[in-house]
This record gives sequence, structure tokens and C-alpha cells, in this order.
Amino acid sequence: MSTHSLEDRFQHLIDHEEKIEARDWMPDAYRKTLIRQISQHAHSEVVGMLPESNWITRAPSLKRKLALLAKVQDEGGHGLYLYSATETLGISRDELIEQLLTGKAKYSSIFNYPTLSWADIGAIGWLVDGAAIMNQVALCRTSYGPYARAMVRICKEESFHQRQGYDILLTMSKGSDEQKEMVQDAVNRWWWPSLMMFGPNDEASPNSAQSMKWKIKRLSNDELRQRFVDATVPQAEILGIQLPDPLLQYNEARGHYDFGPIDWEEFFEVVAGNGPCNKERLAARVKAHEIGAWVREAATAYAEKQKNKIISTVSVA
Ligand code: FAQ
Repeated sequence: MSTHSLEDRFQHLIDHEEKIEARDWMPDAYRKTLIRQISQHAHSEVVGMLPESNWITRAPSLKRKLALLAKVQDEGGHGLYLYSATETLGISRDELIEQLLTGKAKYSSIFNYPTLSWADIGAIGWLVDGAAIMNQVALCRTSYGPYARAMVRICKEESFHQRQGYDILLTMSKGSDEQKEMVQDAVNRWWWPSLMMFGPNDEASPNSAQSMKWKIKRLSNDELRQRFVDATVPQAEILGIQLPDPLLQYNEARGHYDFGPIDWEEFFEVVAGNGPCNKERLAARVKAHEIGAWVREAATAYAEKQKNKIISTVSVA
């Protein structure tokens, strides 16, 4: 079949809501876009463990510690599903990790901000996992089968994460004045970076048009951001806190909340590596990789031993 007719057939499958699987023909650019997006997503999950793990030893009760520990482990698991999904596209795990550790690959801007108080753990669950779910529910219908299937399980776990975060904030918002102030302070710092997670405005998003045509993305960056704001404002009212945006207001005519301008200069600075914690996050991943070298070596030696055992059993037989 000519490349032209292969492309027609590929687009026809997508237009008819069929999933593309690893062995199917796909245009190089589709493969490349998926490797970029899924691996950035995997890196985000793994780097995303760092800001929260910082609070495991300081969680205020055994119950909170257990929930946070489970959440951080879940994020590691999400990274593994997503690295596996990326590998189905013909790139090795080693290459992907190398791209992260050398700073070549991106990961979500949000994880370059510090966690200064226990309320930050609540704010991450409520806002960061909340934004992640908004984006990832749409990705359960993405056109690449292995990615879509990984997202189904991830979304179930993210929804628990969002609730545990909200529960932390709800408890604190019924507590002392000092606790209420901690909640407000955390939300003041996490609100705008959470809106940035959805990526640049649609007109400034170079990948969106093609990714929407291929149904890798099902909703645009701005559509998802708007849905997140609409869902989150009523939850902030229940907490009794102010979202840090004087322009936030319900627009009857649009049926949505209007919100103020996002500081895109800050976003691009963070993505370029100049956020408050970029260097610290990357250094932590490099250190973990170095410390874990013996585990990889031991696993490789064990696999080699097993292989030799099978070969000698077969040759004796
Ligand atoms: N940070 O043309 P677009 C989580 C880059 S998981 C850094 O719009 P696209 C779970 C983008 O890569 C959070 N870079 O790009 C958790 C592109 O650069 P490139 C991660 C960003 O791909 C919770 C350039 O800007 N989620 O939170 C960001 O069509 C709590 C132009 O942008 C995912 O990765 C950003 N925020 O749309 C874990 C979801 N936004 O590569 C622990 C999957 C954009 O061309 C604790 N990804 N860029 O040089 C997606 O849905 C998409 O990739 C978007 C970006 C929507 C993020």
C-alpha cells in the first residue's frame, strides 16, 4: 500500500473512533507526538512524587501519613504504566530516563514549586490532581490504545487523590485561625500554577491543531482550563476561601466563570528550567537514579542467571 493510502486508512480509523494499536501503521509524526506527550506525562508523575514526599515524615497523623504514602506510591505506579505505554512506540526506557535526567525532556511546570506547609499537600491534591483529572478524563478517549487504557486506571486513582487533598483542606478550614490562614496561603500560591498546567492558550499552542485532528487531544487547553475553573469555584466557596483572582466572576451570558490573565512569562520561565525548584527536582531524580544503580545491576544479573539456567536445562534434555 502507498504511504498516501496508509495515511488515509489511518485517519479513517481515527475518524471512526477506532483505537490505533502498537502494531498498526502510523505516521512518523503521530508516533513522535505520542512519545513526546506520554513520556512528558510519565516524567511528570515521577517528578511529581517529590514535592509531596517531602511531607511524608511530617504528616500530622498516622491516617494522613498512610494516605499520603499511598498517594505518592500511586504516582510512581502511574509513571510506570506511562513509561510502558511509551515503550510500545519503539523507544527504550533507558532512552526516556536519559532524556529526563539530562534536562532534554519536559515535565509539568507545576512540580517546580515548593511545598511550604501541610496545607500545600491539601492544595496539591485538590487543585493539582483536580487539574490532572480534568485533562486525563479526556485522555481516556485518546486515539492510541495503550495510552487510553493506562489513563482509565490512572483516573480512578487520581480521583481518590483529589478527594484526600480536599479533605485535608476541609478539615483545616474548620480549625484554628492559623490553620485557616495556612489554607488560604497555600491556595494563593497554587491557584495560578494549577491553571498553567493546561498549557498555553489555544492560539499559542503549536501542537494542538494536529493533536486534535489525530484525536490524541480531545479537548483544547483552554476548554479544559475553563472546565476546571467552573468545577473548582463552587468547591472553594464550601472551603470558605478566596481564590486569588479579583477578576473571577460568573458570566451569565457565557454560562462560565470569567477569570483574569495568566502570567505566561512565569510559565515559560518555569518550563525553560528557571522555576523555584527546577534544579532541586532534577538533582533529586539524578541522585535517585545513581543510588538505584545496584538494583538495576542485580536485576540484570538475575535475569542473565535465569537465562543460562534455561539454556543448560534445554541442552541437558
Ligand atoms: N508544563 O502545544 P502545547 C499530574 C509544553 S500529571 C511543562 O499545548 P501539547 C499527576 C508542551 O509540552 C501532569 N510544559 O503542547 C500528578 C509543548 O512543548 P514541546 C502532567 C508544558 O502537548 C498530580 C509546549 O509547551 N499531565 O499532575 C506544559 O499539545 C499530583 C507547547 O504546548 C500531562 O502530561 C506544562 N504545564 O499540550 C502527579 C497530561 N504545558 O514538547 C503527582 C498529558 C505545555 O512542544 C502529584 N499531556 N507544555 O517542546 C497533555 O495533555 C498535553 O501534553 C498538555 C500540553 C496539555 C500538557
